[in-house]
Amino acid sequence: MQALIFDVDGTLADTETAHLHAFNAAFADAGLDWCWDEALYTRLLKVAGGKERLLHYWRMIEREEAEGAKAWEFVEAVHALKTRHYTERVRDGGLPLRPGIARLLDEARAAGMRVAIATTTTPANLDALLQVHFGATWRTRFAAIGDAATSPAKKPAPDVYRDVLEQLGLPAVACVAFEDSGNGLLAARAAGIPTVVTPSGYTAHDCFDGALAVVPHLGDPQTPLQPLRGEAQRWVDLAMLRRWHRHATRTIEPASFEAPDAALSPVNSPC
Ligand code: XBP
Ligand code: MG
Repeated sequence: MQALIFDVDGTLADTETAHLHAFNAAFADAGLDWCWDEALYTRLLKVAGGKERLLHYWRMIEREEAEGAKAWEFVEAVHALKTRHYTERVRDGGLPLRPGIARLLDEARAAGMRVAIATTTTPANLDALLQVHFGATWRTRFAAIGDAATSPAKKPAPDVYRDVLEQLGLPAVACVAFEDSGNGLLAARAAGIPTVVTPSGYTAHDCFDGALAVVPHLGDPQTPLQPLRGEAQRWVDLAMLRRWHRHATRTIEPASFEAPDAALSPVNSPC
């Protein structure tokens, strides 16, 4: 195992509620009577990419209008408003990293292991989220970054993961990916990367077939996980990942690591 590749939204931080509020603020700015609630947004999140999600919704409600170049220009204008609301909200208020993320990034750095980002979100959103936690030079913490600008084809397409593997100069089997959603898992698996899933509230009922492990979060001493089957420690560290990775790359089916209290779809549930 030579590198860790992290998704952003829902994985590094629980960002989707901030995205949802930013979309609704943009609709108000644009004079639209659209207002998404969490239930609708959970369904819309099946479409990766904010612009694609907007167009998908518009086609759902007013199909005939949402066609052609003019429609895409309008989507881009509304999405630009949304990105401004999101970045202002996140930069000012900051969103906490999910449990175990800062610890694992520090552990990887101390071990000389490269870490990377593979996201479908807009680059400005990355800056807003990560400069709060890692300062203005946050990009130096990551050996490779793939985002909506470098890979226009959104998850579940594997493009962003293949781009990051190319930047790293590593084969898929030498890495472990971290995702929160079914689409993200499909993208990482299509690129051949063993993947740990830490679902968010929006994705807890997605399908995670083929995941290396499904855990509520990565945990840490202050926020321990419920006991994991076959593991004494109650947070995911490099040593545990190396064991899981060896299982995966030796094509031995790893045990399903379900935290008993996790209301999660078991790893090999029928999807
Ligand atoms: C999740 C997404 C993004 C965000 C919104 O990205 O699908 O579209 O929901 O961000 P990730 P944008 O791959 O990090 O889970 O509006 O900038 O797309
Ligand atoms: Mg995600």
